[in-house]
Amino acid sequence: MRTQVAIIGAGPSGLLLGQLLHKAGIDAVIVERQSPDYVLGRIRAGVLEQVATDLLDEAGVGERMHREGLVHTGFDMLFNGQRHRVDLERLTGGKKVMVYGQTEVTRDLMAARAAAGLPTVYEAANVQVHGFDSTAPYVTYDKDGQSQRIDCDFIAGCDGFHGVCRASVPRSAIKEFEKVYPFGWLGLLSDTPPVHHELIYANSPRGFALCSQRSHTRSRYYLQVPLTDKVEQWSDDAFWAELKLRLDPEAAEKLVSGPSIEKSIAPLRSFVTEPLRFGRLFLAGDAGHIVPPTGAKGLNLAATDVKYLSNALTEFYAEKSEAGINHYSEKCLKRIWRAERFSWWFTSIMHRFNDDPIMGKLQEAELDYLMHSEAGLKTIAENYVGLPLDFGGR
Ligand code: RFL
Ligand code: PHB
Repeated sequence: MRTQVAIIGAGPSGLLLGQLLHKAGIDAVIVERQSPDYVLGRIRAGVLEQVATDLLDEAGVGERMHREGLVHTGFDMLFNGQRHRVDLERLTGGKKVMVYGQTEVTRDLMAARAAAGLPTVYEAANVQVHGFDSTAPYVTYDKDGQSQRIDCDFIAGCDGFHGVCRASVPRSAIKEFEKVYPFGWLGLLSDTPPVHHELIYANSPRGFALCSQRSHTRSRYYLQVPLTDKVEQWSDDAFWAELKLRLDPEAAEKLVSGPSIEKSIAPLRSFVTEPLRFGRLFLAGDAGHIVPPTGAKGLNLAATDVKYLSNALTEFYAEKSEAGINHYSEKCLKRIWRAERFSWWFTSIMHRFNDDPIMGKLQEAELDYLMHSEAGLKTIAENYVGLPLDFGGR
């Protein structure tokens, strides 16, 4: 088989790249290790920045999102027993975010790809990338016991943090920056009405909690838990009881509990790879960087990486210019580091790190300052709604 761009991974990065390239008239094949149901079963992000919703519109998959997604103009921060609203719309001159699950984004992208008859190979085993230091790279994999080969001009590594693409780059060519946090997030999804019409980020003496949602009838909640905790240790009842203890009395009173549809623990990590281009191989999304989920930036960064990459590849094919692909890494990394900084900082002020009482007091003082300063509120709001696509020039 031959194609122009071989995309590894059918998560949101790979699927959105496929769609943007298709719109630009560039052929691509997506090779994914898992089945479609497995990909759709991963419950992850819930908040989209305006830049990401614009990109989904550009890709022609925004219709259901606008119909079913929830536009949020603010969120609450809870500490010291009191809730404070961050009015995103007022503080950013009119910007908002969209609450629409990653699962739904993925479903919409998969449907558009199928409707356009574009090729995706699911359940591909032993995927390997070759020759990306030449102008004739290729991908090999096994499918139904047969080994297959795709020759291409470029390889897009959209295969997430545990993928094969980053792992195939010689160690001497790559620099990795990493911070692992000493706790994880235990997430629970349930068909219960959300406790509040907007999100609540809570810093309580018992640890962080987040009240999020997927619709008016489906809630997503998270608790900070020690890394040593196992999901089996947490019954639904234990989860609801702990969440109640981390909320203010009004929210605790309103909280509606119910059976979990999904429950899992995710570790928290800050991670960046430099560079993001190795000859004819590009890394995009979680393959190149990870943020702790507190700032809701991971999926949004994946979407903007992929936009830069599709622009660069379009420039290559349409104008025979390598300028775009030469600047891909630098352009992405500028935006990525800004989001990494915000995600790390927001994680630092919202979680409990150890039992040292002075640190808890200092966090409360910082939050108190931020909530009572227009500059403090603005710094949270403008980072939360996200940077414009053209941030940082070229
Ligand atoms: P994905 O989604 O991991 O997809 C990668 C795909 O590649 C496949 N793959 C391979 N395929 C072929 N060969 C191989 N060798 C392969 N190895 C892997 C995988 O099966 C998979 O299908 O990466 P992508 O596309 O870059 O998307 C990134 C996002 O998934 C991620 O950044 C977000 O989910 C992060 N995130 C959030 N981001 C936001 O913007 N807003 C949020 O509110 C938000 N909340 C979250 C989150 C992540 C979380 N977890 C679980 C870490 C909440 C949580 C709890
Ligand atoms: C989610 O709904 O899953 C979600 C929302 C906001 C975050 C992280 C996760 O910061």
